[in-house]
Amino acid sequence: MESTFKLLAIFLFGILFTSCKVKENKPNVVIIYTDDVGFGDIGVYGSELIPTPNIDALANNGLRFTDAHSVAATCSPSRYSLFTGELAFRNPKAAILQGDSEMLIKPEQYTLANLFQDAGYKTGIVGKWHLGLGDGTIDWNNQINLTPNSLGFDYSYIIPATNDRVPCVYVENGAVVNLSPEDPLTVSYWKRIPESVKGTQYPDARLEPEAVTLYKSDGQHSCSVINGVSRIGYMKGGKSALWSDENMAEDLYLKAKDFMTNNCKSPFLLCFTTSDIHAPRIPHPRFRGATTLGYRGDNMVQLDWCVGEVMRAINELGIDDNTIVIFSSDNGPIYEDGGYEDGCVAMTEEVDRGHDASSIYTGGKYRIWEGGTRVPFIINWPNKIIPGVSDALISQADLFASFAGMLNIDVPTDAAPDSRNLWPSLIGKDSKGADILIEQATGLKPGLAIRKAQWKYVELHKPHTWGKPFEQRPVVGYELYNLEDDPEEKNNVVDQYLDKTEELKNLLLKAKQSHLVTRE
Ligand code: NG6
Ligand code: CA
Repeated sequence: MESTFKLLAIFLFGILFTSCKVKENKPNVVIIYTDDVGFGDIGVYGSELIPTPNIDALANNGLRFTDAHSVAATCSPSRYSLFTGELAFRNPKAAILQGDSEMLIKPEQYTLANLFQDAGYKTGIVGKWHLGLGDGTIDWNNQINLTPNSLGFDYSYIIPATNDRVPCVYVENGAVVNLSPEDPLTVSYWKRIPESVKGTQYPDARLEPEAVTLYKSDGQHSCSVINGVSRIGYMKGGKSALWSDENMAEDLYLKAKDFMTNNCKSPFLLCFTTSDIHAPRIPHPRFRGATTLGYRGDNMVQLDWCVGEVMRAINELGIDDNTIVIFSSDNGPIYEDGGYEDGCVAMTEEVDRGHDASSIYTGGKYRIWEGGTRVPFIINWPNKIIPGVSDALISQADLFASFAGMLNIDVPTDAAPDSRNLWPSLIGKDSKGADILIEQATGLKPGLAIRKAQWKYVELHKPHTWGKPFEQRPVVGYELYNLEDDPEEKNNVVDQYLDKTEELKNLLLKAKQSHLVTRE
């Protein structure tokens, strides 16, 4: 009898202290934010040459959007907007950042992570950051003072910038992982690091091209050679801390899983920001040859595996019925980026061996046409979201206020000033979404565009001006498209629809002059 009681006590104790269930009105949220994945890279979005069964399953049991957008056609601006709810074009510093760039989001800004913290969530980010760190100068050998943890994340395990930039190390809660004090880490983007500086010296791709054993790249990417690949920027030291490119997907997934396991007793927000499929693409050997599309396709298969593992972890924790999973991308696709000859066709081509990564849309990463920001967007929440396909117009900047709506929390007056509560659209109760949407491109053909109903109006800016305030970005071209008849943006109809052009031009002007949302 006594032993039965004992067993019962152990059982109840187990339920009480190991159960990951949280309150119904506070579902866990996992945002899988991928890098450079295009609309057409996923099976359910029409890709025939890249198998993505796990992402497809997420979509088939959830809601798949056909007109959802990253805020910009490049990474740092899109991420800035995701976390702040402000359109990135308003912040001239929201350009592609380096690993040692000053942190773009200021600690006093109210972020998506702050919102979830205020709702009683544990918050974590695992993966690519690319929003700057520190206050302008970083000593990588000490605790970094400004990090995601300064912006409302309880936990962070990040790649500081991109996988093609130094430093090639992970940073956990502001400290470089596995760094030895004997081999201090120094980073410089603009000039070589002198011999006199202590630390392991890596080959310089320009002086020792034979050290580059994996891919040739362009001039920008020809600085320090790490793991046989030349990168943007120079680094010295930190040898024991170097990441392994081919293990990166698994390393990050395991950290994401740890975060969920350690925090599943309270509701949590996890931003799982994969490095896949940004160049240089170095899939783990077990994924090599998984597609006929070289390492870009193989990296997609690796990413799909990661998504499957995340879903498996959620199931094993028993939190699948109360976890919202979002899958999206930070900008449209690109084949060859940075000149890395990792098996893709040239970046000017729209189609790579029968695979169109941007689907029917024109352009991709860096571009203002639909391929630049119209990205895969899937939301999955078992039994809460009616599975299907939605054509609602939504921007990732809208997630902020939408989650605030879901959590029933007021966004502070001056926070998330371009984020609209589109929660009804996100759960499939509304099929229209936003009235207007702004798109932004950086790179060689920068510009801004506005969408309204079937119309899209584009302003092309003078090249190389996208990091500048607006008055210094002269408009060098106008375009108008009727996306209903011409989703590929082949026919610029400015001359046929002068009134429509004027209407949208004025709407864009208004959006430039003031935020999209006024909060009392
Ligand atoms: C660009 C790099 C590109 C890539 C990109 C960032 C050059 C010529 N190109 O500046 O290779 O690193 O920055 O990509 O240096 S993103 O997806 O993080 O925005
Ligand atoms: Ca990107």
